[in-house]
Amino acid sequence: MAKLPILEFPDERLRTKAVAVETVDDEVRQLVDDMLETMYDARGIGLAATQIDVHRRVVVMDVSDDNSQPLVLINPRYEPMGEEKEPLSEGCLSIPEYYAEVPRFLKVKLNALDRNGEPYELEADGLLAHCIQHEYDHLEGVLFVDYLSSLKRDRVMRKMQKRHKLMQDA
Ligand code: GNR
Ligand code: NI
Repeated sequence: MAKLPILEFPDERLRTKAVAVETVDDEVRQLVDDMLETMYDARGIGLAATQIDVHRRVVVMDVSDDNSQPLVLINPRYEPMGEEKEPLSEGCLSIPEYYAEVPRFLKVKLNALDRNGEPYELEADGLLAHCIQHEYDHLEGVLFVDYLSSLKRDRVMRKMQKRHKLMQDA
């Protein structure tokens, strides 16, 4: 397994739209394993392949407290269950140390392939539902700061540029 570097906003590669996986083979399973290791190491609850500069429709998640429930989403699709939305404070491994409330569908029905290429369906609410929508957005090149006002987004941009400069100088 390998831990992979995570792209950070405003890196333009985060804007790439990912392509569907045609066959879930050993290479895809290796990618999944590397992504899980990277996500757990970074203490995130989700990671999209886009974030490690692999532009294929692969996501890993684990919203459990003890890293005991890894979820693999290959070619995920979701439908909102009802129109209700709720705001929840989100963070993103590609935008470290920044959190903001984002309204998302309260409940969604997920369809995806698992690490064996088997299709499954899952009904989710709460944090899991938020995470599914957040990760799906990554595959489309969308970040949660896109939902904020341009004033806030510019502030985040400057904060991130400062961070990257500090890291470079160190
Ligand atoms: O670790 C993460 N926490 C989180 C909290 C609320 C809603 C979504 C997330 S996903 C995020 C990890 C990440 O950046 N995934 O792309
Ligand atoms: Ni994210």
